[in-house]
Amino acid sequence: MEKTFLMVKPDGVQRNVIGEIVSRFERKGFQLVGAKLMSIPTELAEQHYGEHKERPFFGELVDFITSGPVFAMVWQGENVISTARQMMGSTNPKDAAAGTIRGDFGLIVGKNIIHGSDSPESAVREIGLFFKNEELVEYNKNINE
Ligand code: 3AN
Repeated sequence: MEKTFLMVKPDGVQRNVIGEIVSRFERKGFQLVGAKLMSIPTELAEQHYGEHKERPFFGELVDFITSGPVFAMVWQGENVISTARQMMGSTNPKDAAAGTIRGDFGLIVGKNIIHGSDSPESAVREIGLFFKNEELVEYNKNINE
């Protein structure tokens, strides 16, 4: 079953939209297989955003993601990686369609509410960075079947 790593960023946690975001993925039919509210150590933030190391906003990105608690999640389901990205909307909230998470709750690119893995490789890498195997559950019955 395809899995993805999703994370409500510090701005989303402060805006009290964890429940709303979890609810959207639940209603869509995806299954939550792991979740935790946590503060991200700087080292983990740098690993997570490793691919952006050379970009001018890397420092800002790390400072922001470590600025307050985040809600880290693993979700599973059919095409969850790309469907979750669609539900999140464009990276820059000003371009994100109404009805998407960033379109509905975000204003600026530096604070865009949610992170989601962008490929199967990133999903495996990011799930491994944030969760131990024993922190993820297995369901006997898939509600989508
Ligand atoms: P996405 O999160 O949609 O995959 P990426 O991978 O291009 O987008 O960017 C990673 C993160 O870097 C974004 N979530 C966003 O918060 C931040 N970011 C992207 N572009 C900018 C920018 N021009 N200025 C500040 N932060 C940015």
